[in-house]
Amino acid sequence: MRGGGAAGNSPGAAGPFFAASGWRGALETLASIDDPRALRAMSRPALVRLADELRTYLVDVGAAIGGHFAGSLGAVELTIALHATFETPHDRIVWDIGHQTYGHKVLTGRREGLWRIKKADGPAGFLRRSESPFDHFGAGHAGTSVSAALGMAVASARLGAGRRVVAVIGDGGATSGMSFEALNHAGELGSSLRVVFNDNGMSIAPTVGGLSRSGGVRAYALALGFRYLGPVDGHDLAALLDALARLRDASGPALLHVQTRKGKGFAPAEADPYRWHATTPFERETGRARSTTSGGPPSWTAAFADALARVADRDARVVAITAAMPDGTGLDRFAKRHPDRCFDVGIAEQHAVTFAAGLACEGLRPVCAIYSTFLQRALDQIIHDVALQDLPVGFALDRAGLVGADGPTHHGAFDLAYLRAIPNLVIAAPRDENELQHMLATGIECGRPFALRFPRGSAPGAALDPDPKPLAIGRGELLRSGSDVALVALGKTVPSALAAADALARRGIRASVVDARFAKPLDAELLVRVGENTGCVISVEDHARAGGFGSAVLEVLAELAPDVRVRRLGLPDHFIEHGDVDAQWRAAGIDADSIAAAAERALGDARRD
Ligand SMILES: Cc1ncc(C[n+]2csc(CCOP(=O)(O)OP(=O)(O)O)c2C)c(N)n1
Repeated sequence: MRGGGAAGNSPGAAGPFFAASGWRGALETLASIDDPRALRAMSRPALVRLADELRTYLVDVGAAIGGHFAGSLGAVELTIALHATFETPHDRIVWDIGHQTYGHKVLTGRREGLWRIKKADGPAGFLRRSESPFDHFGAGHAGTSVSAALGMAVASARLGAGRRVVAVIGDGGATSGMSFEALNHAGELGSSLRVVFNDNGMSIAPTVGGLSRSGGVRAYALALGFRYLGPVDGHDLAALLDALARLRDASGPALLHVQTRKGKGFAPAEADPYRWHATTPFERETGRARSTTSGGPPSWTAAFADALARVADRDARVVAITAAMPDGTGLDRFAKRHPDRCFDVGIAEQHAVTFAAGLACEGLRPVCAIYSTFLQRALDQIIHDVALQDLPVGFALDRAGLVGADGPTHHGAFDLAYLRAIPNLVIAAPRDENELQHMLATGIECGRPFALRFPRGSAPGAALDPDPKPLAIGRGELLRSGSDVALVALGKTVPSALAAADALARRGIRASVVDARFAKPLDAELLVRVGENTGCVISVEDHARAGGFGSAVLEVLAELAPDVRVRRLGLPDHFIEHGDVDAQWRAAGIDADSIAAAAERALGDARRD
């Protein structure tokens, strides 16, 4: 298991758990659980005590280090009751997304590790098969649980393994298209798939659509051929244990409707579960954030949302679409200014894109604000419904590049590779928020499919020109001229390339620096010019090297200036683990020092040739 001892329990050792919570005192029952099999021998009053202690512990950890929060608090009783009722790990519990599994992690050997969750030496924020024998399916993206659980149930029947398989899905996760597809298939197959529908009325924001209305779950389950059980109060442990026993003993597809309260047991989170879906560290007594980051540059997300609102002020055709991420994409800011021009479609990235295509057919200028990692879901919709028809749909890919603590399920490492091959599409990446606003205006104006990728975190804090103005599509910018080597960078890596050029200058090496601006179409003329002036081009990107920006640079130079030496810096061909984003950049070799070192190596190679 990654993270070794730090991610697991260390019974007998005085870890932070002792210090903060008084292990042998207040949380005695929790301290005794190193394996969830122990729950099956416990009395109901002991399980109720365990639920109280687990909740206390989750609040302690959340207050100290932050993380996904309200979903796990709401699932405390459910987590305990599932492990107490089913023979895990022989029986399979397949959690959707995994952000609500902090309690599951605590009960399955990661109690001490929870203090290091999402850190490089701690457990992942979501689920990983390699982390625990109780993590039956890796997750992070929504809507996979029912499909995977159905596969496991069918496999168990075929192999005679005698496993019970339970998918645990929230009302938010259930809005994803894949969940509908899987439930439809499961009803048809008639196999003994068990679904726990964890209904708290919330996705991150309030859940979208008919399933969340009264009677919606029941009617839907019955229509698809499921046996419907419940609804049951998900915080009444006794009732929950009884209901889960009925689910366990059911044959054929069965769904248990569990009603929970997101943030249960921590008043501020109950009162505002939207804000408490995930949190930064806070004061345990009041819920007040410990560090308030006032001042400083805005996040890229805020810069995008504000730029979009400004463009929309002047252009009534502009509308915005989010797939269940109004906060994460900043569209809640946009919606405040233009409430009737913002659509939350639920966790439905595919639908978001084709819905946008329809809007564009009728003359609107939709912008889909979707994280790079989640837009992976909608590749065919981008190709078939948008690009092939050359429709003016904009894509704002937030969280493009490495994201740090959320890890490989959430890195935006592949968008250039999956978008670059698509005809008609323009792809841009800003180096700062001023360029972002100009690129957004360019995209809206150009009347073509247009993708804008920008990273997680704070923007550099550039001053904004008063008016966004369209840029020349496919034109890069030469930021600095030098005759020894050319650093050709995209988006967030541009400032690093400039810093690398400074470092190289101190060592007597003159570097050109190009902000490519567009990954498609590339500025071939500029590339050839700097390539021929220096003889050596180094591409830099916060994206997979395979098929990304550097590959595009290489293709152009191989054709037009084959004597130019090209080195490509970007993410290696393996998944990058969760942890600190600066450390991830260093490991990938795209920080300023690594760029400078790569330039020196390339020049050394050239001298040896
Ligand atoms: C494909 C995809 N899109 C968006 C997200 C972001 N996301 C993470 S949790 C979440 C809400 C899930 O709601 P629900 O399943 O009801 O769980 P709850 O937090 O309410 O317990 C969303 C939209 C995601 N993980 N995957």
